[in-house]
Amino acid sequence: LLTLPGVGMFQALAEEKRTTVRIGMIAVGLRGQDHMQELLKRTDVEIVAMADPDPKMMAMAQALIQKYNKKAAVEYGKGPYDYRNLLKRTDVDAVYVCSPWEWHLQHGVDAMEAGKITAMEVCGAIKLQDCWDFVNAYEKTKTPFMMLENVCYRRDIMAVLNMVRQGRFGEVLHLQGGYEHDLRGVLFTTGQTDEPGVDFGEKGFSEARWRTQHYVNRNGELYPTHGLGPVANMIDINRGNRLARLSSIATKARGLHDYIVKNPKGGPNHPNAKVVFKQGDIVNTQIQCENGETILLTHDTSLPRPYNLGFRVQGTNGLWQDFHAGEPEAGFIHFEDKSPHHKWEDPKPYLEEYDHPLWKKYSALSTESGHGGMDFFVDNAFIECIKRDVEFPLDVYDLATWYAITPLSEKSIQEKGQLQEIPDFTKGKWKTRKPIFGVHGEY
Ligand code: A2G
Repeated sequence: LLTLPGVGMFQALAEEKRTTVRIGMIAVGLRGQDHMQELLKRTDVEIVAMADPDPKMMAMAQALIQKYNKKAAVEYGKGPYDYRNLLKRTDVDAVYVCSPWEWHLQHGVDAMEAGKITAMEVCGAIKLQDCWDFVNAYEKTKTPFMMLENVCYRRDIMAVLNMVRQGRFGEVLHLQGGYEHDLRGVLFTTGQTDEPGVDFGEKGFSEARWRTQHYVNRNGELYPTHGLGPVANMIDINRGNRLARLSSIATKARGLHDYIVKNPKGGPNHPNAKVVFKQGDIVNTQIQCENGETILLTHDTSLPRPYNLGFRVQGTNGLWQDFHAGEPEAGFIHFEDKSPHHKWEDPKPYLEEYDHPLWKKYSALSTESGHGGMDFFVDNAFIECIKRDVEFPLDVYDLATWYAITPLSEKSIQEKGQLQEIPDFTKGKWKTRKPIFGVHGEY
């Protein structure tokens, strides 16, 4: 068992070490409510306050608190900046930021400036400078900051991480991942019926209110972290290795228009049939790493397809490829020193053999949790690190590096695939920082 160096982060902010973490929620849409559900199950967390300008979401969140028989949270719903009043509360230790992508930077920087330990949801940056702004706010305030990439905690991913660390694949050379999820039903929903229509923006519900507009304005790897985070941990990115440069190319955009035209609630004469979507249906991004590995990321969310994050981990002794959503048998594996010559094997026995100690410890507790259990782990890590006063396993440098893929990929696509250098947000510290994610089975 490896113990991590305490960094005094919690004491710096509180009089004494706490056993209860008092939370403020910034944005309580559907994703915020997922986290609340995890937090409400716990006895070491209090949800003190929540901010969201949408009264519908606020009511849903308050109902959730009631369902768990917990004390109602104080509401900050007076417009989009009322969260700043939540940040002034002295009885809030930490905040969750689960807002639309375009708000992450403002919410994150304001939270750090207010000295609230920050948990930040996934997305990609709007501008490259945003990534530096996150890092600079952290370095200036030293407010502890965690990036909430839940897929890093997927059971098969953690078993494969274990295999990588034990040299099962030999020397790792190539990795793939992506976000391959048919989001058409999410991008065009009004929330009034289960059947998605073709509306978005003002008439949309949940993510359709804001996510779809990114597909009108942008063309790039819009959602890099689910695919990149898990493989970045396997090759020690920002901790002995770093992402050096990338090149992206995109297909033309057809899927969303086609969906609007074919949908019974849409059709060729619907006003949204005239919307021009800029986002290519499939975007591929190749990344070169400092230590000589390559990563291929795929963004594929506008076409009919079953869910798949498409992981591949390949080294001098073999490879693993995953299909679907982390089911242990839904993929292929091959090891030169074990498998029949040129034949795939079922990965399940290997994934079981290398099951991560964290999953062994918590699998019973996590079965009811979101996304196949992994939401339990990401929230558990956030809370346990605060209580134990130790570093977060995914930090602001990971966030900046992974978020940066989006604006860099947009620039590369505009420049016909031109290589873009990926900044070193650690300013050289990657050379000496040691791997920390999943190095023990404690939290
Ligand atoms: O679809 C999934 O749940 C995604 N998570 C999440 O990030 C979001 O894009 C959502 C769409 O509503 C995973 O795939 C792990």
